[in-house]
Amino acid sequence: MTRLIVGGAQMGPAQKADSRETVVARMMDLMREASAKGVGMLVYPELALTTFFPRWYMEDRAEADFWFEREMPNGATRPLFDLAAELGIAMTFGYAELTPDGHHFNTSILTNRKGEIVGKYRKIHLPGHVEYDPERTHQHLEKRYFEPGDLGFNVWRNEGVLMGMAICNDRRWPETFRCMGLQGVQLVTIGYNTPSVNSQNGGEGLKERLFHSELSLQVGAYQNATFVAGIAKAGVEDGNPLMGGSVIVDPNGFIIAKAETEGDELITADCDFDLCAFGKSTIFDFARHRRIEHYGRITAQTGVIEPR
Ligand code: CDV
Repeated sequence: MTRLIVGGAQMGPAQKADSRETVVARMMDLMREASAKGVGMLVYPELALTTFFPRWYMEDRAEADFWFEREMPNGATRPLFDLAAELGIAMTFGYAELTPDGHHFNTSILTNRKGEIVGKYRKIHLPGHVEYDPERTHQHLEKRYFEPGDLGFNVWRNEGVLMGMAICNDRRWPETFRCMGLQGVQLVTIGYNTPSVNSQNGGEGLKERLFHSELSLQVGAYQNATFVAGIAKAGVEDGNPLMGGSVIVDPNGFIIAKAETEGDELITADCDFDLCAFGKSTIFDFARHRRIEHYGRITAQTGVIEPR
């Protein structure tokens, strides 16, 4: 039997003026709380170390390099890795990555319980736009500051569990989950920064946004018979509201833990990963039931082609 208490470390806002060190101190507090609750795997949000900087338009893109990490761990995050090793907690968190050869990615890493990095993911589905958009109430410039991830959707055997990562907008795409489902994934971790309102549709408020997030996470879990942890950075960052709503979902698609605030908040769920086996061997036994001869369009085209 493989059992692990999974923790979701929802984080409240990080302001533009907050240093990495300040944010890491909060992450460490959440980790100590998680340790007291027996957590073995702790999930932090997308771009956990800083404010959600892609909302700020910078004419000169190089200015944005301030928000990127050139190595991981680094001086600011080393204490978090050391604490994880001391407490024996595996973790994942997101950050902006600047590679030695000058590439920019929205990245997350996965560690084992010794604080060693065992996996890396670079966000594939980048929402938003490249140039300043005067039509929007809030800018969302991920396409300006990041390149699409180049590592694919991978799964790692970590602490006896098959784990995979995705980031924020990826959760809205079924392909994300299925690529990991096809590797037998048992825990998908997804950090997010989701504005509480849709800057292009004033009618879509917090209630609808939370609904769509849960819908995506629950269906991804059910259709791939996997646990899913969707963990937010929430609250108001320099006047810009981000929704909370962090959840842990079981392989039947039911929410088994849910955050109640928009601040730093730990949620936990005691996950028995053997529960994944039922769905994977029956209704979602891919080897028996998938019909790949009819799925060609999924990888052959991006946009819609309507029939004549
Ligand atoms: N950080 C994100 O990827 N946010 C998107 C918003 C812009 C819709 C999301 O899918 O939550």
